[in-house]
Amino acid sequence: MAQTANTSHDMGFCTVEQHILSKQGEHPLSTGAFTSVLVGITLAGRIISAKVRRAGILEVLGEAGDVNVHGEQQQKLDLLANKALEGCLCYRESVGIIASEELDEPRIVRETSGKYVIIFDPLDGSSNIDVNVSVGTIFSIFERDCEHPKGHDHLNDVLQPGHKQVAAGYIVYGSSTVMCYTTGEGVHMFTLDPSVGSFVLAQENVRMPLKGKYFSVNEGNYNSFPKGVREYLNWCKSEEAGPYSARYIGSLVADFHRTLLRGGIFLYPPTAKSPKGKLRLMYEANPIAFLAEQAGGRATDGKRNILEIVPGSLHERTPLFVGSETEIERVERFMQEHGA
Ligand code: P6P
Repeated sequence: MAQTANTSHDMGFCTVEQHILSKQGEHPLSTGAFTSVLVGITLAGRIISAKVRRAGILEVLGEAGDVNVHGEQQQKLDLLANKALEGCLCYRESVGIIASEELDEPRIVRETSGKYVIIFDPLDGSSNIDVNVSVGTIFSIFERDCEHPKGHDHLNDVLQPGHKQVAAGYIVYGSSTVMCYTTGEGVHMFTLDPSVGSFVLAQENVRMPLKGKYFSVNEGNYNSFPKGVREYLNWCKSEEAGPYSARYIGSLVADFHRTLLRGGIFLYPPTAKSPKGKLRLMYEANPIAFLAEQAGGRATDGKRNILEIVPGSLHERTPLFVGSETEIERVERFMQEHGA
């Protein structure tokens, strides 16, 4: 008797849209409203991927001639990516608020409707594009209560702790374009098939290896790391440890994608230049931490679980230690013993 496919997954060609819809019955979130948001993000991802892959030809390389809220030179592709996400999200009825690394303030798309808040870094690592290094889009999705008194401060709908995320993910524009997302029921990966123009299921329920002999950090900042971090890195390089292999791309999405698949640890500790860490809580650390935990890993700021941090502002920064459980526990021990 021929096997009948129970779901589209069994047929071996499952798009990310089908994957979300196939969970329709399993998860209250995968309603049409939520699916519409994720579909908007995948559409923007396809647009951004096309632009990134032709960057050298399309005259989209280089600086846009303006600086963002952080005083960083905006790359032309940063602005194009931001525009693609706004264009693919804001007309969707279920979108209430969007917030972006490239926007000083959140954009209130609908005052009293649109239950989802989408926060994103449209093109993280964009300064690497000119040298053809992988970059990525990172997104974080919260729900909000649309019933609120007049004069409600919508910023409260944005500044939610990471454990309230209803979904998070990234799209990495590397040797292939891969989308990775979670809605709290595991981590799933899809590869963009350019010949079809769809993200096709590559791996369901991705699990981060419990151990991994990789450490990923910008050692140029070594001298200003907390003593416990320096002692941990010295251990990683010791014969007792192996030593571990150092891998650092300098693009968070690419460095985390490898850590998710191979295990080990990515760390951006406090430095002299960035005493509160360089990475942003709302659209870098939170989504990465949600994915890491869903895959069996952990993410802290050196003291607290990232997902427990109550944000004070949209663009606030945090130290980030994310990776295999054994590695996070080990670096925490070093910091407790030698100082965080
Ligand atoms: P550094 C890219 O600019 C970014 O925001 C992250 O993608 C990356 O992990 C980090 O900064 C790299 O920072 O100081 O090592 O160049």
